[in-house]
Amino acid sequence: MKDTKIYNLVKKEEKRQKEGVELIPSENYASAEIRKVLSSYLVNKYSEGYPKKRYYGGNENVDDVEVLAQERAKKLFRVPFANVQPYSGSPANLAVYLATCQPGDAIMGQSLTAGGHLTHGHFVSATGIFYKSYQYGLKSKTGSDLFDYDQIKQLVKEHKPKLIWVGATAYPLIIHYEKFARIADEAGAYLAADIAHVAGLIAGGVHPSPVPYVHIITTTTHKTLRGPRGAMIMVTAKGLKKDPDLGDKVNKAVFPGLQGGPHDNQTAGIAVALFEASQPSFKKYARQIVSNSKVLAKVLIDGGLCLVGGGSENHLLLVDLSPTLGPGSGIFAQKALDMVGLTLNKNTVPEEPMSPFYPSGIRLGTPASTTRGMKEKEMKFIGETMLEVINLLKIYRLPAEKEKRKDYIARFDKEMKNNKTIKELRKKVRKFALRFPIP
Ligand code: DSN
Repeated sequence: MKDTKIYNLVKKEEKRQKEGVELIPSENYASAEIRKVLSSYLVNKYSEGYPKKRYYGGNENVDDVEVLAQERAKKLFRVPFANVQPYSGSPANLAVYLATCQPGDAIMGQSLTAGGHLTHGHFVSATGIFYKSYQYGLKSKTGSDLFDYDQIKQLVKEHKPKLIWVGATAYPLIIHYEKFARIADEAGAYLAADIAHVAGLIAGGVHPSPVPYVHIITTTTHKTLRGPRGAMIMVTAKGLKKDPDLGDKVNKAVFPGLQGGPHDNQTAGIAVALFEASQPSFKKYARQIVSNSKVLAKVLIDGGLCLVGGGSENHLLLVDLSPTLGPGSGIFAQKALDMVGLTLNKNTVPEEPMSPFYPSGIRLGTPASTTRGMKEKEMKFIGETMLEVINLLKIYRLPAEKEKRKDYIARFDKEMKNNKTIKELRKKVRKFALRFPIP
């Protein structure tokens, strides 16, 4: 007996991925080897505990898998400790709180609307509910470094956080970890770098590593690192110097603190991803991601769009659409671009005048398209197609009255679906995308 409903949905998703261009900067294509390992017999095993210290028998192979993943992580990122069990980024980050803080302690992170992450202390997240969270923003949309170090320093002085986060989900420029370290060290705080977005760029040598400056590093494994969904927590030599038990505390926080049995198939997939990321071809891939991102940024800027940070130095672009389409217009761009097969996400921009649900920007990036072999020439096609779509949207404005928005957007959807240019561009993008197979 076969579950045809799910089977058909999986086939439909495969078609969507093949016929479109993935521009969401946190997505990527895991290799066929990784997908194979994910569906291997490892999926059947329970392994609570750590290698050689398990609660169940039959873990001799799983132990070797997990040790290999740990060793590869340590070698690739040049750290003395790695835990590869977190189910994903959010539980990994929560484990860091558990390892370093008591409930109610002051913590600090970049606010979500300024490009941070929910788990860096947002008030709706457990990290903002169980800890006393103070959030920092960005000082402007332009310049070579958008962080307001004076504000961060002042907040740290005032609130004495025990843990400070550095790392963003929507920041298009290089992050200068040493500047955060100066502030955190002066205050005696733990500094944790969440490198989820740039892990692959760090591994590939095209983004500075936080290792000399921070105590703890967390990362997901499925973004630029191009592995399966999952996460890791690493402790640096600086972290072990501050607290020699920090590795043990991280281990205890992950299991039994937060999780049960690790997903062994995922651990094996992470090990394969780390192997792939240590190959010379990965360095080439990382360089191409950044080069593609820079070209795409130039096409969009030349086409009149306003890019936060004035361009891109990593894998990501953040477009402020408010000068072009008005405040709250991210939703129009996301929907219309999705209709032509260019998938990206609406996003808040620094000094966001609207809300995370109706933000004024879009966020996009090049990790996935680069995996498919797209280069500078293809970025020009993508950028020009985006400009053509955005040009069609200039007649729309998000109503200021909240109660009018639903109907307005429904009308927008209908008009876009019937738009001749959108239909033609959809055909063009499909033909273009099919030239670049996905792994
Ligand atoms: N969902 C991730 C991203 O898109 O950046 C963050 O967790």
